[in-house]
Amino acid sequence: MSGKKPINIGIVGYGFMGRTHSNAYKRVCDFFDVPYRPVLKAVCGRSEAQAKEFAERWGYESVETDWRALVARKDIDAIDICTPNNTHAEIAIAAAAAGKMILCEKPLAMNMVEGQAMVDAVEKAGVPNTVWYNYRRVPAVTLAQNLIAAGRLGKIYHYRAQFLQDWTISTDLPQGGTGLWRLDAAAAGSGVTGDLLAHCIDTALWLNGAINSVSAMTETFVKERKHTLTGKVEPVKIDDACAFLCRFENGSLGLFESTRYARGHKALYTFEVNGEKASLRWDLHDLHRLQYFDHADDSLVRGWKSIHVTDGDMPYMKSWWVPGLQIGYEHTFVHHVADFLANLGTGAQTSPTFREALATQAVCDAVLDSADARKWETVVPV
Ligand code: SOE
Repeated sequence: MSGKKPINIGIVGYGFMGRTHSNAYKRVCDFFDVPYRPVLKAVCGRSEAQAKEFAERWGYESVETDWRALVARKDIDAIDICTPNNTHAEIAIAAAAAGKMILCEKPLAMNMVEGQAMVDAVEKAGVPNTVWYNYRRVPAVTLAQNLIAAGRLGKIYHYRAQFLQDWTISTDLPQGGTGLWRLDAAAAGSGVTGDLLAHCIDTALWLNGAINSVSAMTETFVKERKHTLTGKVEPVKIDDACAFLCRFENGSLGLFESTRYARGHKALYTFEVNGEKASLRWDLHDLHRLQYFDHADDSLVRGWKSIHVTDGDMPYMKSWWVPGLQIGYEHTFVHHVADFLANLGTGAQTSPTFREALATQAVCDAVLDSADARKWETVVPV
């Protein structure tokens, strides 16, 4: 066995995110020199049969069907929350009180009030905490952050981002239940704002600093859907689409758009940043590339460059293959775990912490309030 210290993971939820996180725990020590080794101790879910199947497939040692029992277990060091948004706060607050480290899926909470209670709980308990905003850890996105932080773009004037999908266009799609809880406001809190724009906002705050004020509009295109749990046709209360303008603290202007009704787009997350000296742009469908325009280039060859982010001196890449060979979506979660375990070794927190994710929540809340009130809203500072 390696000299790495074990960290016993108890994961709550065995859906899509349960799989991405489990894959990350399993892969991380194969590729990254970190002082800790995740041990897949227990998976928790309401269906015992599904939890058992998940445990067998991914190699979890045991199964729980009540998250309270999982949190009470002495042999669990870290609780990983992969459940619908309306359960994050209760589980995280109990886990913090039990002294567990917490890795929570995004968005942090249903709203700021819940999020603030979660921040208070982890800060009072002094436990390591992080939220899985995974796109920060696409090497090209991390490189974008590094270039901006190094001042290469100079003063930033514009930030624009989109996250476009099309999977809810069918009016026959029900809301609620496994897989479709994202359409049910009672489980998700909001629609594209908390699910998709939250990613865009997290990246934006990291790359370009705080957002002070927002002006938003939302729309729910399909007003009623059958609810999987009740069997009745019920009003749809989530936002199917949301667009907002904002002002950043650094003086730059922001433009954000998200929808699940952009036919032809499955998960098109893009952002562009325009600075006085240079601009950059990134696209999830071509995630290993960063587009970069540097005005300092000789005018005869000046133009947009497509940087293939695979060299060993680029973020995270020296741990993978050889220059020229790219990585993908699942690796962003491996990077998150690698950073989390490395930070445990030094005592540093892993960004985004609950507090940093609360800042994203504050923007989401202001966006939804602004759309409701049809006026500019100030973002509550965190
Ligand atoms: C929704 O379709 C979803 O799966 C989000 O929940 C994820 O956070 C996003 O990364 C991809 O789209």
